[in-house]
Amino acid sequence: TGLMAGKRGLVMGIANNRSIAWGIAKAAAAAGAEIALTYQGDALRKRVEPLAAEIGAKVVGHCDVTDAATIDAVFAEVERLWGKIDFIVHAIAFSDKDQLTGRYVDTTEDNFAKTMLISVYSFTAVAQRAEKLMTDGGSMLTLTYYGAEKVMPHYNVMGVAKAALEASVRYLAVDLGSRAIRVNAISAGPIKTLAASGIGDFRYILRWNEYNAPLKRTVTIEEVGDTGLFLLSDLSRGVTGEITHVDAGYHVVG
Ligand code: 0WD
Repeated sequence: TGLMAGKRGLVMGIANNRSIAWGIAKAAAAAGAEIALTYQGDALRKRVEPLAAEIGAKVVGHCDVTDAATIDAVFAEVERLWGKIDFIVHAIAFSDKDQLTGRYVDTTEDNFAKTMLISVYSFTAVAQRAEKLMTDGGSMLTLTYYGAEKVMPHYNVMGVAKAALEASVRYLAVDLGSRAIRVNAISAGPIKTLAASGIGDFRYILRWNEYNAPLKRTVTIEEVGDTGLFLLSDLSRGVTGEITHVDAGYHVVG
């Protein structure tokens, strides 16, 4: 379809072909969007470049959200290329693996701060830069998880971070709404990705979702991608500040 024809956007958070951001990038590109990708460090660059080629995307550089200069550099490159943008996808999170198991109460100050910076503040940091380039309005999308709403085993400090991320979606939606910029999140069900492999007992969580979700299965990055496409496109022009669950319905029973 030509749903995204004429739209250009930046997708951040592809680590490999299992990344949720890859599912969204594929769906947007197939619908006619022009896409720019970032990578975090040289190891991921080698994975991201062939994926970019597959969908005709541009690779606009290294971005580590803990280094604001790299965020600025990426947005400067996007501005040089396109002058303006229509959407951004933020699919970035991090917490020390040692604290994605055991008890939340044992979270350290250092890891709490790092988790919040990378998994929460970075979306606002990116929104600040993107706002300036969204001169015709736009759509901003981030990824969250049900651990923001309910206590999930081992999710710990990341659950606290996702709760803050979801609150920031609402505050950003208000701040940017008058410029016709919409801000939303997808709350994805568990998917086996690189980031997820750091979470304790992840296979058990997948199995639990298969047994209990209304659809009796887990979701794919392609399914998250299609809802991402909806939220990035004008089909969702009346939707902002929303957390959309793409979780085979798990949140109604869990
Ligand atoms: O079950 C899941 N996989 C779910 C993931 C369920 C619900 C939500 N999510 C969220 C994650 O919390 C994250 O926000 O989706 C988002 C994307 O995660 P993903 O697709 O599951 O994981 P992955 O493919 O590993 O991509 C996340 C990437 C990083 O990969 P690694 O694994 O190398 O940490 O986030 C990027 C990095 O590419 N990232 C950073 N990017 C820039 N600066 C940074 C950073 N400091 N840290 C991580």
